[in-house]
Amino acid sequence: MLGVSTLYMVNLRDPEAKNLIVKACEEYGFFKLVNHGVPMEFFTNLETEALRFFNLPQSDKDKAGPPDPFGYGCKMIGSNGDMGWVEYLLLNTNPQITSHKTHTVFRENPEIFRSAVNEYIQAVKRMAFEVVELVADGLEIEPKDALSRLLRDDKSDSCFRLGSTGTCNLGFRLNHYPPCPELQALSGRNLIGFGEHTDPQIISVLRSNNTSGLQICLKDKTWVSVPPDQTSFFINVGDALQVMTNGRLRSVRHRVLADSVSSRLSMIYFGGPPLGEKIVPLPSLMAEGEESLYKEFTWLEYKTSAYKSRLSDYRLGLFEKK
Ligand code: GA4
Repeated sequence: MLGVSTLYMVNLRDPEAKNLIVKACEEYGFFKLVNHGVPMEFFTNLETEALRFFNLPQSDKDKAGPPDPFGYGCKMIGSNGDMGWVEYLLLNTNPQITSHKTHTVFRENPEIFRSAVNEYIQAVKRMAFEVVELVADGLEIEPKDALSRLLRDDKSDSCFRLGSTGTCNLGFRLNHYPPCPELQALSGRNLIGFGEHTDPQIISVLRSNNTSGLQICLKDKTWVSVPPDQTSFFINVGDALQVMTNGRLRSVRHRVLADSVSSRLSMIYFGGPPLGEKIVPLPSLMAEGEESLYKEFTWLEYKTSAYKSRLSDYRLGLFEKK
């Protein structure tokens, strides 16, 4: 039998990649991607700029907040009372959109930080398109671009606005988990950096430095730690992909624990569909007579509902057919 780590590791250039990806997404909703072709230099450039920002005095960082929709946030996650041992930057993936807060973030060296973000996002997006095309191929979805066209769409959800509240969501975040020295005194106790949740989107691509902390929840509800690997990507299936495959691929519950000595830095790209897109099971995946497990909804409806939820909520529950 394959162990967790062998099954969730996929070499993008392996001829069997599409089948391994599908297997991993069915079993875990998660896998590690190696040999992905994104130069290490893109990681280190962005990491350097991100740390330069996170190492600023608190009062300077606060000028780049609150994170609504883009900007700096500290400890508070979302707006419904969730907290974690984390500080973060939410950034839009569309280089054309800038706000006064992004100016604040990039103020010290605007060209360098912006171009590090842009070069990273461009490379990761390209790789994410390839990954969802392999998913489509592995699942024999027709047309082949049924998933990738949603991420490629100019109107794909890199910026999201809810008219009345002005809330905007984006496709990219940098998370910094500072070490928590008091943790040692709490011997053996866990401190939550980012509480357990599933990602609402189609797919998320995470890359972190060499500090551990990420854990995923298996089907049997046990939590396993994911050994860090700063050279690889970790891919998550999101809620939208679970629905589009009528539950065949599972959106993975994950969380991050803080460390007592090392700081963790992660960068995550979230690939979501256009706001008006109907999120329904892909017809070519449905067996004859098979019915959708979910009510019909648009991505805008799902996100609106997600943003009213608590982090650990089972958000798809509201959309399941009873
Ligand atoms: C989880 C995935 C992404 O990080 C995110 C998060 C968002 C936020 O941090 O503002 C949410 C969370 C995430 C889901 C439920 C709501 C919204 C915090 C929260 C409590 C940017 C996203 O798209 O959804």
